[in-house]
Amino acid sequence: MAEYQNIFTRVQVRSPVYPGVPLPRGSWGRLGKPNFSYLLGVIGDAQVGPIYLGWFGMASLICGFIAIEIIGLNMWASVNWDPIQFVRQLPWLALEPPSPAYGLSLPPLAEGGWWLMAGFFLTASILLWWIRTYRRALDLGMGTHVAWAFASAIWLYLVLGFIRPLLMGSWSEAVPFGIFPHLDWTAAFSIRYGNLFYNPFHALSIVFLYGSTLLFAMHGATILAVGRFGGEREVEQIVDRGTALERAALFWRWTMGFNATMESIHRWAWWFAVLTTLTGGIGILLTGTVVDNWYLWAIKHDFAPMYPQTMPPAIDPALVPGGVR
Ligand code: 07D
Ligand code: 07D
Repeated sequence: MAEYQNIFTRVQVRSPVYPGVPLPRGSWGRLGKPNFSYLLGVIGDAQVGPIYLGWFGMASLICGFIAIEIIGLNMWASVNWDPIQFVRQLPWLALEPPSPAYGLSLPPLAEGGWWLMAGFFLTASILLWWIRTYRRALDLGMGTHVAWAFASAIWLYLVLGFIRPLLMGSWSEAVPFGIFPHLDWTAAFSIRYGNLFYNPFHALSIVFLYGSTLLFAMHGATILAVGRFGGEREVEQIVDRGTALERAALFWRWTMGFNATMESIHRWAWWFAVLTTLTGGIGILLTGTVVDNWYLWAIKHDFAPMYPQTMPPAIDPALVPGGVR
């Protein structure tokens, strides 16, 4: 019966539990007895599990657990092991990198050593999880697009916490662990290097970030809008004429003269997301290594105005006596 369904009235179609396609020889078994959740069925597939753990999944979880443990216990120690203060002050607590005096050397545990160790295990965890996304895709006969998109985010993460500090010769350049402390770092970084808004790669990153939200909204809205014609059933939609997706495409052709295809819209989405962190990582990598002050750089390249001389001229903080570097 073709009754109109919405998110509240929708019938949840349930088949018998399905473990998924057979795995190649040498794989681990899948873990967990699958069951159904009505609530998850409202936002996605109602079947939960089984999950594939595997060596890399297990190693990643262990490393992630160690990292969170080191960060959490250091934060707890910083409030004298008071559980109430730990919860109350959690958003402000931090595990900070070593001071500049240590450069790239190994500091004592309490002076940045724990930070270095937590960073090592967090990075190991993230890289092991990346391998997992790559291998799960291969075992399913898929492309590795998810893994490469994730790699782009990992690139920015590695630039922020590892590659740029290495090039600058000091772990102190890296980001602290902590909810507000990492925002303080972000703001301080921008000011220290003469306002990140004048960094063209920061601008590019923002273009792709905003572009991603726009594309996501356009694509999500378009498919929902043809849901009444079965627009979300992508396979039949691609091969059949006169389908919901033809309307969806025509909507954009009539609205703006050009339309993506069912395939290309996903390439648009992939590239916008990937380029956000790819360009972002380039921008951070150049900061302090190649360009010391983005505002002065922008004046030199004629896209920042020279303000009238009512204030003393802007000075590169690195050149001030006692400035870092
Ligand atoms: C919705 C998917 C789920 C992921 C979530 C995040 C943790 C951290 C750890 C207490 C969209 C899980 C969070 C595991 C807890 C400890 C030690 C993804 C979704 C829900 N940031 N940042 C946040 C990270 C950087 C910036 C929030 C990580 C850079 C600004 C969260 C990294 C700079 C703002 C967070 C990272 C920067 C935030 C929400 C790593 C420049 C906010 C994130 C590993 C890019 C926002 C209080 C979110 C906020 C926010 C996590 C890096 C800037 C705590 C893990 C150094 C300006 N960041 N961030 O929803 O509310 O992402 O902060 O690189 O305004 Mg950040
Ligand atoms: C951080 C990729 C790494 C994350 C990974 C995830 C876990 C947990 C757990 C699921 C986010 C690991 C996950 C460990 C999993 C669970 C439970 C991606 C990350 C691998 N900025 N800014 C950007 C804007 C200003 C500054 C990018 C806007 C100011 C710095 C983005 C504005 C100053 C940096 C962006 C604005 C400043 C950035 C981030 C407006 C502060 C960066 C893109 C309107 C005063 C970063 C080149 C992203 C970057 C960055 C947006 C303003 C500082 C486009 C819109 C001027 C230091 N800013 N910004 O995807 O790449 O991050 O810069 O004012 O480092 Mg900015």
